[in-house]
This record gives sequence, structure tokens and C-alpha cells, in this order.
Amino acid sequence: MSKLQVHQLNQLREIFGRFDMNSDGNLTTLELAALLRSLGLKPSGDQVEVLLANMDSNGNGFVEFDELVSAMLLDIDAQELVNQEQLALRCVQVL
Ligand SMILES: [Ca+2]
Ligand SMILES: [Ca+2]
Repeated sequence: MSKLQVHQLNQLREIFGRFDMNSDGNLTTLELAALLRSLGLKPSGDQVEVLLANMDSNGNGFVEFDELVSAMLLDIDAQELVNQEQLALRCVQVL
């Protein structure tokens, strides 16, 4: 599996932190929905739940940072910058 560059990880962490409203290290469906809306997406509640379920590899009902990173690694080239457009793209693919 390819790895993200340190600065890409930092960018991702910043995005994650911005939307982890209560800073507990988990994204809930509400927090994930806010993240998606900030990217210009308008997912339905069902779509957010499906997306979260897809990313939630340990099945605890939340998206941890590691899970977000894993989701990004699925088909983003490590040489590319992790920016919000790519995150949006990735989310669109999942939805
Ligand atoms: Ca949270
Ligand atoms: Ca999880």
C-alpha cells in the first residue's frame, strides 16, 4: 500500500481536526456531513451513513483519523497533494 507524504498527512489531519467539532478523535455522521457540505456536496442522511459505514473499518460507528487516511489511500496517488478537491472527488466516488 502506498503511503502519504508527511505534509499530506498533516493536511489531512488539519481537515480532520477542523471537522472533529468536539476533538474526540472521531467523526460522527453529523461531523462527516459537515465536512462533505464544506466540500460543496449535499449528501442525504442515508448517503452520509453509507459513506461512514464504508470508511468505518473497525465498526465502532465513527470515522477515526486512521480510517480517513485509509479511505484516502485507496485510490489517491501518493505523489498527489491531498487537497479538498481530491477529498471531494474521493467522497463522490464513494457515494
Ligand atoms: Ca468528534
Ligand atoms: Ca471507526
